[in-house]
Amino acid sequence: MNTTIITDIKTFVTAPRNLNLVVVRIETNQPGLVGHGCATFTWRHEAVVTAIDKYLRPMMVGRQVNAVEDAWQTMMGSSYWRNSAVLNNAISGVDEALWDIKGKAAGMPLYELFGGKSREGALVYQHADGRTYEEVAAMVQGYLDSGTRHIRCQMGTYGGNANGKMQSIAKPEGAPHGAYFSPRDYMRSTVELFSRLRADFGYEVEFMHDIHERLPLVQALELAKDLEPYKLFFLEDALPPDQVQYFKNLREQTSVPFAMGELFTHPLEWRSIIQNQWIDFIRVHISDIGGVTPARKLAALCEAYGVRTAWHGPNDLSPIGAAAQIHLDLNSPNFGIQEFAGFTEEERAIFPGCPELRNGYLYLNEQPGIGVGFDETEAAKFPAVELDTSWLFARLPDGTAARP
Ligand code: GCO
Ligand code: MG
Repeated sequence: MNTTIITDIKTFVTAPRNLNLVVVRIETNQPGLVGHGCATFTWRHEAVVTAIDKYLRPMMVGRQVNAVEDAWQTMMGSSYWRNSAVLNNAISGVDEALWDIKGKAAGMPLYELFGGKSREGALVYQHADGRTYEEVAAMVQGYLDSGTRHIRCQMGTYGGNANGKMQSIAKPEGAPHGAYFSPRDYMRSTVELFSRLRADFGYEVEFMHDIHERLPLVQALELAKDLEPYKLFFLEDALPPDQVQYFKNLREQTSVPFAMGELFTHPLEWRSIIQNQWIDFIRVHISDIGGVTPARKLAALCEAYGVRTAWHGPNDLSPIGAAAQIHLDLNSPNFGIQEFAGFTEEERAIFPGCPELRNGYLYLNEQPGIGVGFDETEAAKFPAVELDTSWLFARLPDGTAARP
């Protein structure tokens, strides 16, 4: 076997839909053999790029490509302090690029390296979000017409800021600027939303909802119980990562299925909730836990406890990261569902080989490795942008800073 050596690691930032995507390319001494990985942490993209360029690149150049597990363990230990979103995303970029190379060298898609397919396509859910009920309902109908049967519904995005409600919140004098929301209004409008959706669409379609850690613990329980009659497929991120022990109370008091974890960065955040079977779906952001290597282990841990996977698939994820998830989806026996934010024409041009959505299922292109390329010239047409971060500065009615 020829020795394949890492000769360079390059990072790229591109923003085809005004969200900065971070892409890693590993080059090797084998002509034409390169790998790509996703390191997208859109709100801190420059910190991730620095972590790769200044720390991981010098450590990894000159190493053989084969030992992906050893590379992952080495990178993870190399900063002594670890498990942060920035460092995990940086590691993910390298990890996924190494898996991409391994697949290309073997001439196989990743799912074959994992043990082959458990299914041909990955079932997806998509997002309906509108300012009014009518807007949400129109989006739901659009998805149903296109073949998507699992739909996450929000009104006024996270925290339910529909119809300029934010302006009418009674704040104290001198209250700071921010993205105000009222937990009570949000709860009320969400229950009404699902009541109307069920009345109009019946029970054939599957609905989900994302609390996005917007509620005090006991109100998350109240909302879950209030939503019980509407038979959700799951309720997302009911609690913040530092309060996951409260899932015990949720589990004991409501039959709503729970999906949790897009903010997780540390294995201790998920271990007990899986072992106690307090959640039904794990939905970490794969690059945020360090890439494909830890995600495979997490999926296997979940399998042992009857928890299904529903990896986080928002629009601040590159198509490379999205495809890496689908390789896991096709292989894992305990795959549940895949969140999918779609790809724009611009993304398809920058990332040749994007997965395809047909009739509610995502399909890979069957190329070796991850199967999604990266066109530098197309990417350069969409350089990094200054992001609109206003929604991240969430505030409660009395002006207290809250989690977004
Ligand atoms: C989801 C998420 C996202 C996040 C976003 C943060 O369930 O898809 O909650 O929409 O808010 O990824 O940058
Ligand atoms: Mg979410």
